[in-house]
Amino acid sequence: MSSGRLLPALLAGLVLLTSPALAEEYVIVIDAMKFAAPPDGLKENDVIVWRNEDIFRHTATDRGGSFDMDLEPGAEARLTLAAAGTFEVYCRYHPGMTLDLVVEP
Ligand SMILES: [Cu+2]
Repeated sequence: MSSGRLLPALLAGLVLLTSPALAEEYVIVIDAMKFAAPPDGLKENDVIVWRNEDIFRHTATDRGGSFDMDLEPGAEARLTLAAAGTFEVYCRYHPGMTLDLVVEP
């Protein structure tokens, strides 16, 4: 590698090392009156796309009140996980529908 190319390569490496981890995006499908299993390894700032493929309206509601996604049949909505923690999610219309989201810092 010539010295003319070394510096840009070093700078690119530096940017990679100092960038925060890229947020991941995960889809959680709601269908047949159930939430699909939550993904493993969720981190703060990751995004959940809630996708309602059921014929009924559902919500993805945090018992602690930090989010409440209301989804018509066929709708989807994005949720950025702004904080770490364990979130007990349920559907306001069908309280038997539950899901625990574990978000690591
Ligand atoms: Cu529901």
